[in-house]
Amino acid sequence: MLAVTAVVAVLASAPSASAATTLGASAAEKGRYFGAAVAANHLGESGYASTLNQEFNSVTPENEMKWDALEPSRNSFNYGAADQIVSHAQSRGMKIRGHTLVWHSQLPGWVGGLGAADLRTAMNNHITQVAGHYKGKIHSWDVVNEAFQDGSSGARRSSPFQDKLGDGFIEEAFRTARATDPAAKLCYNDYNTDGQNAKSNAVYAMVRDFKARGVPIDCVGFQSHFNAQSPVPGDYQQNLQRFADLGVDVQITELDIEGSGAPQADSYRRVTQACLAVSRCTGITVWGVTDKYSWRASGTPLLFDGNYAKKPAYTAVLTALGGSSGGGGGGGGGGSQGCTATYSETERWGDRFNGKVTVTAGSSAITGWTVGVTVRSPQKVSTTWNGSPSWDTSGNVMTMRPNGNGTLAAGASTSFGFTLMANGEWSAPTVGACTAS
Ligand code: G2I
Repeated sequence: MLAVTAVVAVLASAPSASAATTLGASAAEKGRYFGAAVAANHLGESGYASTLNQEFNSVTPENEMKWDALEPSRNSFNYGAADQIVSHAQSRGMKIRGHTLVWHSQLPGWVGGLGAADLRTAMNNHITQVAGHYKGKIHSWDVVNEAFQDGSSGARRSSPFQDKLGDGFIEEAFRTARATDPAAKLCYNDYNTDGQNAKSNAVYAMVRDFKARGVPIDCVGFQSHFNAQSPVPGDYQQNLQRFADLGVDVQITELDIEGSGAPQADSYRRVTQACLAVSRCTGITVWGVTDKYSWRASGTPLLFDGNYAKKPAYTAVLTALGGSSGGGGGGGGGGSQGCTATYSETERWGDRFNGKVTVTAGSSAITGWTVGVTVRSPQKVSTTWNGSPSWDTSGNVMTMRPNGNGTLAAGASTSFGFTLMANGEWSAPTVGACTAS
């Protein structure tokens, strides 16, 4: 009986019969996966696991497959935490990205102490053991991670592997990985290679050389860690395309974008659209499920907030993937209505603060919106902008409508703002649901 009721509710509120309602399902309709970096120690948290299970169809262990986690002392392998993620994913039909076989960071001390011949043996043994343990289970391996320097030199980064084995360690790692798990896609993965620059040019030259000489490489991962200092490059899509044109797949492997509201949502939309526009871009992985566990949590760079509510960035990605939030709220970001509203405090002074409400259209364009804002007495609104307010008799409930900013394309955002005189009460106002027209 319960199940029947649930089905009816979904059918009744679904905006269109065909649109998928999760990131994973809508990416799958475009022939792609949508993944998240996952930490084994959070899988027991119900909000974490249910968000992961519902929205994502690929996982990358965030730290559990790194060298220090798997082989902390020579030839002694600890697969416990990584296996936990692998079985969680496998039992739910999710793909698994292996991260990462050879990296200069999170390398146990014993590796750095080896001489060249011994290091070569240890590197190949690590790859053979680890890729062998997971043989047949890994969709793509980051075989080598971050082997190039930042900046204009285009040089390789110093590491025990580079310094003792020379440039050839990279192709040797790829050949060993191929021999161990021939079914896995073998990727080179890096950051600051997301647009055309000296570093990405150097990686490009390496991949071209590998393809020309038959070194087994199948894919290039673009980590895509963005913020105000390092925004989504203007030539992001062209850069993905030029690598794809070398005959490799491209994957967005560690996406996160610091910020909030409409600007963050816009950047996420651009990245998603760029991947969809490049036929060899086979999937997107965001670097975490929730802001609260992000490696840079203070930048709130992910699609779900600390309470697992969908953010405007979530709606932007889902919409760009051709999906549609199928009803049921979603904590202010994923409602079934034609728009959503999210609040943030932007500035604070001794006696007052500014609030901003971001209004984001859902999967269809809208021509108007209405959002109610209830302030807490004795707070008083002293100024508003980018909206036309009306008030109830209590003076505490402000209904905001557009002021020239009512027309929004699907997934697009606008915002309105206000100054609140605190009068001793500093809590945030309550922002109601957005109603579209
Ligand atoms: O730094 C962001 C990413 C850049 N590309 C490669 C990725 O592998 C890297 O991921 C981050 C993880 O998100 C962090 O969680 O890699 C960091 C290490 O370089 C990870 O941080 C480490 C902390 O440094 C350790 O103190 C901690 O024990 O996470 C470990 C496990 O929580």
